Amino acid sequence: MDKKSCIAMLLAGGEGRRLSPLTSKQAKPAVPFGGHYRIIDFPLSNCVNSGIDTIGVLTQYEAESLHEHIGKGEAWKLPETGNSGISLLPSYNVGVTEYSGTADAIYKNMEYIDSHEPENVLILSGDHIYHMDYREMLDFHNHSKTRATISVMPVPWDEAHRFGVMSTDEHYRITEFAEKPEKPASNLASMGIYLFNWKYLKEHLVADAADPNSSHDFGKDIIPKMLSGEDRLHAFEFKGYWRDVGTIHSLWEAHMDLLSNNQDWQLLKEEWPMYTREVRTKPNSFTPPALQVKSCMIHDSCTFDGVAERSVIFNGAEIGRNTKIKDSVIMPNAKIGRNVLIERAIIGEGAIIKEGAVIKGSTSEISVIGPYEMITAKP
Ligand code: ADQ
Ligand code: ADP
Repeated sequence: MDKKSCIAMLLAGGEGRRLSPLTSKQAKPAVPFGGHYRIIDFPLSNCVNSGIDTIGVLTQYEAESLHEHIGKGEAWKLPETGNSGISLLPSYNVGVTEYSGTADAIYKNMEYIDSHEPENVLILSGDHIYHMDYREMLDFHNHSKTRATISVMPVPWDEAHRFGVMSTDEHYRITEFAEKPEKPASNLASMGIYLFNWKYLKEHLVADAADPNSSHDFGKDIIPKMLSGEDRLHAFEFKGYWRDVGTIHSLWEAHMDLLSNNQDWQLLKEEWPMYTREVRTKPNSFTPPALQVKSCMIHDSCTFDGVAERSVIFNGAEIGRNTKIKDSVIMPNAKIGRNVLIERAIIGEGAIIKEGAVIKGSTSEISVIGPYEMITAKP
């Protein structure tokens, strides 16, 4: 076995209650994103593009949806040498139905990590949309001679309570940290992306596993415990587009961001390829005339006969005649009949919307239809 400088562990087991009903049949990281991808494709592609060739994916809730998507990982084109590649690490493999928290998930897979003898372990989340070169974080980590680095970013103050927030000194050393505080004292948020010296993390995981009062969570337990000692933790400020899409509203907003002329954020960049499992539902069938679509992202394998504005329409979707779609997201294989009106809504994968139905959200609330749900017009 060759010693590695860094391997990645991708936490993909969360239930994603706040994304309900989109997570009724699939894990949060398996939820479709951006016309063609699933959320987990972002951290996986980031790893590949950052030269990290060993990735453990921790699954539990609706694990099958992720196992089917990732398979043996061929789509991510990692070198097939020695012990590299993507490994699925479901909770049932280690004899439990559920990991009791994010730190417990890593603790229960220590053997897998040990088998690679890594110097560092990068812990990633499966619910973020971003392009990030993890090598820059690793350089910072090595340069700061630290054993723990958290990737951070300022977020709007009114959203800070959704995150772990922190204060740092002038050397980017973390001086205070609070996990999802009711009244945040800072808007510098943890991105839930951690880089640890493996030996150091292992000591903390073992101690935490023996603590009956711990919830075995990185944000709630591990980070505060590391900070309570003499240990130095550093914050690496990420400068780029990053969104936690753990809520319906944030998932919708991140889709709308794809349609704005945001100079800092383009989903498709030649130098940062996105990898995904290709599913051809049908041959390219239709390119809608420009008159019928305005500021949209429409996948080339959908059937489209309606009018759409500021919307993202995924592969395999079918849109009937005279149907109007505005400010919405239509997920893969949704079947939408004629004369339907959809506005400020997310239509789940494979949902069936019958002729004449009206699905309309409001400024404060996006309307959502779950995967494979059927909606008929109100009489
Ligand atoms: P949250 O996003 O709320 O906060 P959490 O719900 O714990 O964190 O999920 C993190 C990731 O772990 C998700 O991808 C989820 O799917 C996965 N996960 C959750 N429970 C799991 C389990 N038991 N087994 C395997 N995987 C699991 C975290 C940090 C905050 C930080 C935000 C940034 O705690 O400090 O600000 O991420 O998004
Ligand atoms: P949401 O916050 O939308 O419900 P998350 O996936 O972020 O979705 O999970 C919320 C919290 O519940 C997290 O702290 C996570 O650790 C915990 N959690 C989620 N699923 C499980 C599970 N099956 N077993 C134990 N804890 C879980």
